[in-house]
Amino acid sequence: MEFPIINLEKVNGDERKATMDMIKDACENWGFFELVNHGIPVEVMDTVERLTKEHYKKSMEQRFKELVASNGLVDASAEVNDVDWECTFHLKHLPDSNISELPDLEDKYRKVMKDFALRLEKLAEDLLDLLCENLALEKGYLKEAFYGARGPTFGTKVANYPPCPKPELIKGLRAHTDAGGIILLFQDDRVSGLQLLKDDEWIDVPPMRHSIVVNLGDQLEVITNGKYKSVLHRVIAQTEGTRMSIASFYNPGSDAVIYPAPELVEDAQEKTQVYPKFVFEDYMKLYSALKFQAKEPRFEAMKADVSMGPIATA
Ligand SMILES: O=C(O)CCC(=O)C(=O)O
Ligand SMILES: [Fe+2]
Repeated sequence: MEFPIINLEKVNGDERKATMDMIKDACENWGFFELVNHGIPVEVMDTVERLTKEHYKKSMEQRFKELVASNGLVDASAEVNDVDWECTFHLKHLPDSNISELPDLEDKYRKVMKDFALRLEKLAEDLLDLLCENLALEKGYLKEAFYGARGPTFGTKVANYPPCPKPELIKGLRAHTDAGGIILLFQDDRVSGLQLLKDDEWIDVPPMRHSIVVNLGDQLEVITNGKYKSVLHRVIAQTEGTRMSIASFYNPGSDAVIYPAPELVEDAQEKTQVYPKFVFEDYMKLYSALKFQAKEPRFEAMKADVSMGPIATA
């Protein structure tokens, strides 16, 4: 039971079938996989990494140190359950970019992150089509399901997890499933920390140079009618080294209506639909308050989504 590592180049060659099967198995049984040869040039990734680390050193590290000293986190003596040992900022790409408005970023860094985001957006959409193929859904189905009136929501969380004196008391990031669609992560190749829960066991997502880690969010669980599941994951803070993590979230548009694909409801053994139909923005409102709790009550609560009116159980 090895963590799935997929050589994406092979979907375009003789080993297409075997590679598609690996992706299918990863989606069904892990909710996570790691891509190598995904088509984003290593030079681009190296520049993103260098500038992200420089930006952190220059504009964020000192502020983080002062913050954890002033709020008492460095001296925690009991388990901390309401805050994470991470230092982040958020870039928005779609439907509107905020990159030019963010303070403290060098122009070169803005440009590089814009270019990286365009490449990730393309990769996310290509992956959604591979998922469609494995699910026997029409090509473009998932992209369209996410589209809404203005296209998908796409954003990047740039995080650094600084060395932590008390990793047994405070997490880098508490366990959660991701709310959205498909998530593409460029993580540090030396400092580890990301784990996923599989069969009640926490398993490390192995750091690997120039790879992209992919995981599936709650919306794909709903649309696939539970064929694919969003999986709990967390970040363990480390005592040595700062871990870089650049996570890009390809999500539905805020007004997209999300519901199980009818073909997949037909296929299911029990034909009753167990997943709700709702407007993505309503899900996000709920998620922002309940991120670190189980997803099932979120799905339950959405069954009563008022904005869907009488067709909520259609
Ligand atoms: O930093 C990571 O590796 C994961 C981050 C994450 O899970 C999230 O931001 O949702
Ligand atoms: Fe996450």
